[in-house]
Amino acid sequence: MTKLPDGFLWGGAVAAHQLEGGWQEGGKGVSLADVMTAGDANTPREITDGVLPGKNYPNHEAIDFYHHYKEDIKLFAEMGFKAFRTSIAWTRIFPNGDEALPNEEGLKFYDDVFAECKKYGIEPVITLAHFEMPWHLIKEYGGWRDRRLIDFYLRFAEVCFNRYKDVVKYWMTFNEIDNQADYNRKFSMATNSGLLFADDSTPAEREAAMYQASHYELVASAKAVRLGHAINPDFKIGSMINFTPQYPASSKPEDILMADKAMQKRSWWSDVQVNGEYPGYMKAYLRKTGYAPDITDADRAALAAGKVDYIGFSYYSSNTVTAKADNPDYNFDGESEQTANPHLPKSDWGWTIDPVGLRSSLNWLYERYRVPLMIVENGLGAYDKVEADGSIHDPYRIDYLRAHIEQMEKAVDEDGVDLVGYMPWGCIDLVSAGTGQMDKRYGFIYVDKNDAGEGTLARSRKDSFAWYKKVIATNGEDL
Ligand code: BGP
Repeated sequence: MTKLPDGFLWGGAVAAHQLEGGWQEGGKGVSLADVMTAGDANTPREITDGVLPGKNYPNHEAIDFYHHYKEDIKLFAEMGFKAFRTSIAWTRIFPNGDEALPNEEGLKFYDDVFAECKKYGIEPVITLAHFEMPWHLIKEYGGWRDRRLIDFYLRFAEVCFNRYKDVVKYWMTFNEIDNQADYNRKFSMATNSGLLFADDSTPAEREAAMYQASHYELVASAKAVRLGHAINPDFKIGSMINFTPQYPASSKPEDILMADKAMQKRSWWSDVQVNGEYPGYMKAYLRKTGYAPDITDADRAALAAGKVDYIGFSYYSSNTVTAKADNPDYNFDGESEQTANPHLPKSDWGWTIDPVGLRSSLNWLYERYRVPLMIVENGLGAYDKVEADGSIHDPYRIDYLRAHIEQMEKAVDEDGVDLVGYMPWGCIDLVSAGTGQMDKRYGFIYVDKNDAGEGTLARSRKDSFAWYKKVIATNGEDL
């Protein structure tokens, strides 16, 4: 008797702009990701005004999945994948985002990708908007601060639901919709909502725009859920959030309150998506701050009618917070006060490594929402070394994943959490979303390409490839 249910969706996750490349092929339009330069551990990526000569745009070629998808999906099948999470590039379907008719060549590309998955019995798990949108919608409409985006998004969703209704069952509306909670990181505002700000914009301006954009996204998401269910009642349409538990640094009540508030600051999106209405704490906050986003009665009805079927989430690390000395009643205003956790090691990129936090997260989410859960991202970004004989030994990655899977199994087996699948992030090396680097690697499959964009793009199996294959074959018994 294995700890995980039969039919558990073992697999891996990627996103279109981080691996496809082919940025100008098949009638594709320019997306936000196409105008983002590469950064590094210390330099953030830059969002340029169009594509400028002399700059490095890592997403243009990425790992060229556009031309390698057959080879890559074959490797996923060799590992025994039951599921493959990817996204549909909005700009392949609607190059500008606001045209009336879709681009047939873009639709055909995903017909082929999904058919290739099905050939091996792999279930596609599809995100509609994963950190990218048509650049035109940002330039012309200001991104999601404009209500018209709801209809553009719904047209995109409707075309995808209709076209792939017999091959895709699991959908997610927006990747990490809660990731814009940190409105001080202008980069997050752009990737999540297409919100660009002048350098001298104030935190209050950015925060107000974030609540407005988020509201329109939530309405679009709820309407997409309803539309999807009408097109195929068997669809499972989920929320997708980044889940980073916030621990109090001590047993001091103010620290605990701060941790609760820091959790609410990120959880209100999923509260709306699961419960169909704004939670009390968020209504109170918007009232007190006077942000007053444009929310109509029709919007409220749409939210209530479009509750999600499940929660997909990413889990990488946890945060630890303390009360602010000058603001012990902290209520989302400004940053929560983060502090180091002496019990946890960190990755090369400074992310805490906390497997037990995954078990707590599964419990927290299941108790709060009572809907099935799906882990759609988890993993360790690390530097890999190719040995002279071409082998790649990545015991650190195996250790990270093993420790997280152990905790995930306890959450299911001992805590009774309803978990549908596990899809670690970046199952094949790809472009990092945060840094644009290639050398921040997550994959079981190595791709020969470095930060300077050099390499043959050849694929090879790391040690973790055989290890994960064994994990899947034993349904997580042999770790
Ligand atoms: C998540 C995103 C992914 C992914 C991952 C790892 O937030 O949904 O797109 O990239 O984080 O982050 P990074 O690529 O910055 O290492």
